[in-house]
Amino acid sequence: MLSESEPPAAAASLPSATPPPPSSDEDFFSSVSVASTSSTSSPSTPIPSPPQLHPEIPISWPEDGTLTLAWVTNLMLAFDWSSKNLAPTELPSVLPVVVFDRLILTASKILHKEPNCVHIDGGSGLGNNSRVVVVGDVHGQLHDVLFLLRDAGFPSDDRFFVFNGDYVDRGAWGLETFLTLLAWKVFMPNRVFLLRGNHESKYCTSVYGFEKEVLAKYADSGKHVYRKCLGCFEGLPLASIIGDHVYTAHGGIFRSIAVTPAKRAKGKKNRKIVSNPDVTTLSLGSMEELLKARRSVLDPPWEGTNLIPGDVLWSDPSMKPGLSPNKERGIGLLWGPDCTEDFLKMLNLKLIIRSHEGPDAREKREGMEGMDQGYTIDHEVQSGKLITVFSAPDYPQFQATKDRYRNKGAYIILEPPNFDIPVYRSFEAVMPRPKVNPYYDFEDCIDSDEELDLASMAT
Ligand SMILES: [Mn+2]
Repeated sequence: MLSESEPPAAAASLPSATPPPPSSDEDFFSSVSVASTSSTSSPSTPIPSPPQLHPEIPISWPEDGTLTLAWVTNLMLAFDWSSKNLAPTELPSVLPVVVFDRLILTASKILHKEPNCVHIDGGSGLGNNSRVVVVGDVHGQLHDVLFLLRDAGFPSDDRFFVFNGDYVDRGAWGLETFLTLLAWKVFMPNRVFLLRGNHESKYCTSVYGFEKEVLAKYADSGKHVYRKCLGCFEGLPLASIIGDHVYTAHGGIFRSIAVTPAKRAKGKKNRKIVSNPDVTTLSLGSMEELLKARRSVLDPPWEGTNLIPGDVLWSDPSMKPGLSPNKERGIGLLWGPDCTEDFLKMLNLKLIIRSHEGPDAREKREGMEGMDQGYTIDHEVQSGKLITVFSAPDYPQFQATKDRYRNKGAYIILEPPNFDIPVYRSFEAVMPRPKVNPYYDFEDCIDSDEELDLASMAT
């Protein structure tokens, strides 16, 4: 039996001084044509308020294979409804495996074709009426993602979305979250861009819950579903450039993998470079190197020659100048304000928007601001800024101690004409969350995002 669903309690606080972004699609629970239990009511029947909607389930793949706004909307409604009314093990009765297969195959094909760094510019339809919404980590917090999509306004011809990765793990609805975003990607492949986070990997999903979540929800087909997700993760691009002046990626910037000269005589052209193979100096990588990196790996390697994906996905900014190995994480880099300046200058950029650090991670980073508002401005240099945006409010969903961070989530809006001045929008978590059990041992897991256990990551 289907019970009635309610629109989520959307408790948003938007302290931003700027007016809300233009929105043509206020509330998908009331404005879009989904099956409604009240649709057969006669005019004399009192109109229920709020409208009582339930999704059309089980979901089927459109006959002509073309997703529509109504299909994507119904999928979101179905996931929201099932998260509140069904046991997780009943998800296949909402989204049958055959429909999952079609969705992930279609999305994977699109994603694998994209370059490592996607460009969103005039050539891709960015114009004077466009907005670009940049979203940080969401970590399986489905209801907050649904809120964010409604609050920012759904993707549309004029509204681009760039998601900076970390769709899954820790939160209990990683699969529903990831599939919702994949559905948007398939529906609007040139408006929605999904970048890879460090959690879109075999290692992280085996430690932080996503693998167990999928196995629990899809039982006999669980392994198949998990494998297909991993294959899709491999296709996710690493970075984006928006409007020629904004770089976004989950972790941040990356090293040059070219053999680095130990010494270079200054001021003289054509002077021979003295190479010393024993000394490896870290230096910034170029866009060409980023585009050539091999991203199709289950886990970005922390050693060898294919280091750029690991850097882009795992690195963190620091207040200390220079580029150094990220020893806390065991992979990726730490970079200082000087590197932000060099990177911006090298690529003629104004802004770096990265994600990857939540309130727990920031609590342990001396000299870095806390994540209470869902974003921080980490570096302000001559050429521009480095921003961290984190979009999972009241994170993590499951926590060992009773003291919650109660952080807000945030997203960033970039507006014409130059798309290089960030507008920040903070929002509260949708409460109460449906009661569910975690899919990982959150009491024993390292509280802040992972020191990488390299020994267990052998590929
Ligand atoms: Mn991360």
